Parts: sequence; C-alpha cells; structure tokens
Amino acid sequence: MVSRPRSIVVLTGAGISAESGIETFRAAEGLWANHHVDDVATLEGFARNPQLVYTFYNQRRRQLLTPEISPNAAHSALAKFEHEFGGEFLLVTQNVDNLHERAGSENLIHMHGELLKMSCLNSKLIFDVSEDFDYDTQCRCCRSAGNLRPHVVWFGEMPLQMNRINRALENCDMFVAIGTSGNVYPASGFYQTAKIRKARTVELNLERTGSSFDQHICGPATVSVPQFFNSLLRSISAN
Ligand code: BJW
Repeated sequence: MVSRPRSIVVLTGAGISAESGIETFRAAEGLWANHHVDDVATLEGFARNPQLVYTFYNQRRRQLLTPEISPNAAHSALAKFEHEFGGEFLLVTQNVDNLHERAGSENLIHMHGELLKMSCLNSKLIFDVSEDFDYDTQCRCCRSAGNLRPHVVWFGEMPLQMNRINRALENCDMFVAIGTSGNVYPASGFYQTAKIRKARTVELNLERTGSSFDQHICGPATVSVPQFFNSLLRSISAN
C-alpha cells in the first residue's frame, strides 16, 4: 500500500457526468436503451445509415452546449487535486463531453474522442465544431460534402493516445477509476496494468463493479470524489 503517491492515473467514465445531467450508456434509461450500439457506435452503422449517426451526435452536442449542463463537484475536485498535488497526474476520460476541461483539468486525455470535434474521412484532420453537421456539410479541408464524421472512437476502432496512457499506467503507484462500468476494453483492463506494477487501485462508483480493485468506495461521484481526493491531499500534506 502506497501512503504518499508519486504518480496517479485517474480514469473517468459516464458516471462522473451523470449528476451534471448527461445520461450514462448502460443504465436502464441510458443512451443504449434507445439506440442500438451497432447502429450509432460502429463504422459499419455509420456506413449503413449516416443520417442516424449524425442526428445522434448532433443531439448530444446540442445538449452539452445548453446552459443547464455544467461541471459538477466531482469534476472540480479532480481539477483542484491536479493543481495542488505535487506529483505526476494524468486524467484519462472515456467521456466525449468537455466537463473536465471546463472544470480546469489540464493533463487530460479523451481516449474515446470529443463531441465538440469532427474529422475528415480523407485527410484525418480534426476540426472544432459546436454546430450541427451532417452528410451535406462541406469539409473545411477538401471542400466537398459527405466526408465528415464525429471525432469519437467507435467499437472496433483504436482508442486515442494509448501509448501515452500505457506509459503512465506502467509508472503509476495509484490508479483510480470513477463512474465506469468496466464493460469496455481497453479501459476495463487499466486497473490490471496498474496492479501488475504494484499500484494501489481504487474504484469510486455508485455500485461495486465486477473488477477487483484494492478499495471500492460506493456513492455518487459528487460526494465520493471530493471526499477521496481532499482527504488524499490532507494526508499528503501531513506527511
Ligand atoms: C455513477 C453515477 C454517479 C452512474 N456517481 N458513479 C469481446 C470481448 C472483449 C472485448 C471486445 C470483444 N469484442 C470487441 C471487444 C472490444 C470492444 C469492447 O470492449 N467491447 C465490449 C462492449 C464487449 N472495444 C473496442 O472496440 C475499443 N477498441 C478496441 O478494443 O481496439 C482494439 C485495441 C485497443 C487497444 C489495444 C489493443 C487493441 C473501442 C471502444 C469504443 C467505445 N466507444 C463508446 C462510444 C464513444 C462515443 C460516444 O460517447 O458515443 O464509448 S461505447 C461507450 O462505452 C462510450 C463510453 O466511453 C464507454 C464506456 O462506458 P462507461 O463510461 O463505463 O459508461 P456506462 O454507462 O457503462 O457505466 C456508467 C457507470 O457509472 C456505471 O458503473 C454506474 O454505476 C456509474 N454511475 N451514476 C458514480 N452519480
């Protein structure tokens, strides 16, 4: 057990944004309850019915940009911790929302992409986007329509910045997973990589998932995340 961590990797999932009003994927009323994964989260689904996929992401982008959606106490606690902790800190999120950066997190990887970005299927260039786009939208680089896709990682595609993530996992002495069901590979295996390196592994979730972390703390993220990271800061400064 490490009392004073030197290097921490935090993984977040949809559960950290749930209390900000963004649906999770696998809850009874979650995003997958009303959409078939194969239709909206695979390249094959996009090829079959691009309009359905554009509409799915346009709606989610519009929701993210409404004034009702803002970072919650869990996002803020992570940003505060990053700025006050003297060691290495990497935040890896599976979320495509921008609530971590809005809360002030800096060393952040969006491993499954970002809702406020789109990419060109030809050039692979990535552009910021805040408005709706679809099959008829002209691409900013090749100047033709039909070439733009949401900058998100679908099933069967390689998540982003895996080399950097793996390096951080292999060097960390604490790994904390927050609000993720552990259903999706490779994020579901991160705690094992960290464990092999003798890191302390902690899960913060509404309920205990199937993965065997060293410590499980159950409760809503807006309560458990500030409690856990503020207490960690106190114990670091007391040592
Ligand atoms: C709270 C809370 C509160 C609620 N407070 N907590 C067969 C076996 C094993 C693997 C595979 C397989 N067949 C295929 C695969 C691989 C596949 C995979 O894992 N499939 C499984 C589903 C079977 N993975 C991939 O294809 C990935 N790529 C890949 O593997 O490439 C090959 C490779 C990689 C690396 C090395 C070598 C090879 C790509 C996965 C892409 C996932 N994309 C999505 C959509 C992204 C865009 C979008 O947002 O639309 O990403 S799917 C969706 O799931 C989204 C999420 O990021 C991801 C994870 O979901 P998350 O965040 O865990 O959400 P939920 O809803 O599942 O859970 C929420 C949790 O929060 C719950 O636990 C609640 O309890 C909790 N909670 N309220 C605290 N208030």
